[in-house]
Amino acid sequence: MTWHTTRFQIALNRPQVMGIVNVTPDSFSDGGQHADTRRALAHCEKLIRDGADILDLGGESTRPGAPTLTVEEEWTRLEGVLRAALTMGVPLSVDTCKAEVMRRALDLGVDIINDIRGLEDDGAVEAVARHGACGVCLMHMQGDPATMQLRPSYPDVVAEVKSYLAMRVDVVRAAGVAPQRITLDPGIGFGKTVDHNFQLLREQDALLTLGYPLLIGWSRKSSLGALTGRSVGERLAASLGAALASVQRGAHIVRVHDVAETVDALKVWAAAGLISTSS
Ligand code: 9MG
Repeated sequence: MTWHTTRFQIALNRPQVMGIVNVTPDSFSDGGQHADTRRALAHCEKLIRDGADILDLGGESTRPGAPTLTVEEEWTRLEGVLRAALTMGVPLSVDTCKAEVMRRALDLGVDIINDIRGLEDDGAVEAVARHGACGVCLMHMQGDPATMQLRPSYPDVVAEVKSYLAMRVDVVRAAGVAPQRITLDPGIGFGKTVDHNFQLLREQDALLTLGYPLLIGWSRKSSLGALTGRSVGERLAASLGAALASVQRGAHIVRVHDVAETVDALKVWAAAGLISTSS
C-alpha cells in the first residue's frame, strides 16, 4: 500500500510517524511572527532528526475554547514555515479546514491536506480535487471543536464513524480524487467520550474494512489522562502505549508529538515481530 501525495509516494509497509508542529504564537515570547516562525522551523528540524516520516503543520488550535482565526491570520502563521519546511526533504502535511488556506498551501507545493472536518467546508473538496496529486486525510468529528465534548453521543460509535468516513470517501472520489490519495482517521477525542475512543481502538479493524490507510492520533489526548490520571505533560508512556496498540490493530500512520520515543517504541515492536511489513 502506498499513499500518493504531491511529491512523495509514501510506502505504508511499515508504520509511518507523523510529527506534530503547532505553528501558534508562543505566549511567553514577544518576538512576534518571525520568532514564532523560527521556533516552528527549529521544531521541524528536530522532529526530522528524531525520525519523523511526515510533518503535520497547523496554525489554528483545535482545542475547545481556542480562538478561530481568519484565513489571513492562519496564513500569516503558516506561510513562512511552509516555504522553508518544503525544502527539508520530508512530506509536508497542513492541518487546516479552510479551503482558501488549502489552496494557498497546495500552490506552494505541500504534499498533504489534513482536515479534521473531512473537507466539509465550502470549497474544500474542490480545492483538493483540483490540485490533482496531493494526499488527503479525512477525519471524523461529531460537532465542532468549541462544543464537541459537551455531550458526545452515538447509538454505535464505530458504525457511525465508519459510515461517515465511507460517505466522505464517496464525496471526494466523485469529485475526482484518486483512492490512492486518501487516508482516513476516526478522530480520537473529537466529539467522543473516553469510552467511545477506546471502543474505536478495540474495534479499529472495522474501519480497515473500508480499504483505505488509517491515520490515528492519540498523542497526549485527554482520554489517556482519564485512563491514567496523568496531566498532559505526563502522558508520554500512555501515548506510546496507544500508538503501539493502534499500530498493532492496523494503523498505518500515527500522528504524535513525541517522535523520537515513538520511533524507538516502533523499532522494538518491529524487532519483536509484531509489525507486519507486507500490508
Ligand atoms: C489536527 N489534529 C488534532 N488531532 C488530530 C487527529 O487525531 N487526527 C488528525 N488527522 N488530525 C488531528
